[in-house]
Amino acid sequence: MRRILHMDMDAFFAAVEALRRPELRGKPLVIGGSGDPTKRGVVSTASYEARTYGIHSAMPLIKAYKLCPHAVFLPVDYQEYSRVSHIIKDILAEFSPVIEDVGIDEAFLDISEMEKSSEHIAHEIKERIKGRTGLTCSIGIAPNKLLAKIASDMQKPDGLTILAGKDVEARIWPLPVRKLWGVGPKTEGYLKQLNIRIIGELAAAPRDDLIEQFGKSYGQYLYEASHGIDDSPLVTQWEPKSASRETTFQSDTDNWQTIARSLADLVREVANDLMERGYKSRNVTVKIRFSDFQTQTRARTLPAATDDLETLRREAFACLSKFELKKKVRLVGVRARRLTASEIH
Ligand code: TTP
Ligand code: MG
Repeated sequence: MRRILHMDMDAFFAAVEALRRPELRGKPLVIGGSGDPTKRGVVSTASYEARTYGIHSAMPLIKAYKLCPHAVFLPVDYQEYSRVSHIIKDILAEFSPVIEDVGIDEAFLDISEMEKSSEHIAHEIKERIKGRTGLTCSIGIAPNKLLAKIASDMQKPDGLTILAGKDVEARIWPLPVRKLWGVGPKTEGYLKQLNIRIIGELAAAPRDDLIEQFGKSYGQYLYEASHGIDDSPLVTQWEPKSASRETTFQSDTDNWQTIARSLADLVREVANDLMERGYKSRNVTVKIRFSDFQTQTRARTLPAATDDLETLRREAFACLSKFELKKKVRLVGVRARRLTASEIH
């Protein structure tokens, strides 16, 4: 039986901000965009105090402001969060070499081979993270990734939830279907039409019915997931797959200079990111979202991997010139893909 641990930091961006500004502790904090709630942008994260006002991730800042005008609004400082994130991932790597880095504030760890009890390991991880960063996290431990991720979310913040295979019926089946990885609002809607709202109802549906409704692979996935079955291995790649930045304009624009200047700034940030992390890229992709939310990308693959700012900028501009800018632009982004470690790092 495998033992998989999932760690997820609590209100991560907000917690990092409160850490370096103790006067903010205990206050409703909203991190997002430029930090000015009268300007366009969405909430990246809200502190637990702010969440009691109904504020949540992806909500427009202006709406968050209306819900709680006295909240403290702060801009996203990605560099600082990624610095803290690295410290946390390094701590996790001290426990087990089998790590899957999922996002800035979460990771899976395979602890099957460790002799200590699950409780013991979880408490040690929490203590070490708290000691070195001052932050709290929530941990879930289960026989697979699917259940471990659900478990880490069950008792936030500073939670610890350990699930065994036999707990699926009592602990997982009462949860809404949305808690299953890979079930978004669209599938949730379809399932609702079939009178399936909780995972237990999904588990009661015959496998063949689900396959008929959702196709062979997704139908089969839904059937297995609802029974807590997941054999997927940890993807233990340490190399980041990409470095990217994007920005949403204050108001939609068709001014090429404005778009180009923003793109140049974003390329500089991506190049700095690559250099800091010791990576070079062989593919530059530019993304444009138009005012009607239509989103397009254009990419260029380079003959050799690079972290050279001039080269990256030239390629990004070559991508930009491939767009037909007939509509106003809402967002521009750039991503450096196909990363390799630079020898000097
Ligand atoms: P989450 O782990 O989803 O959220 P959280 O850590 O803020 O809160 P929780 O205690 O519920 O885990 O995401 C981690 C970070 O990723 C979050 O601090 C900010 C960022 N983020 C966004 O920028 N936009 C989003 O829509 C979400 C969900 C997260
Ligand atoms: Mg989190």
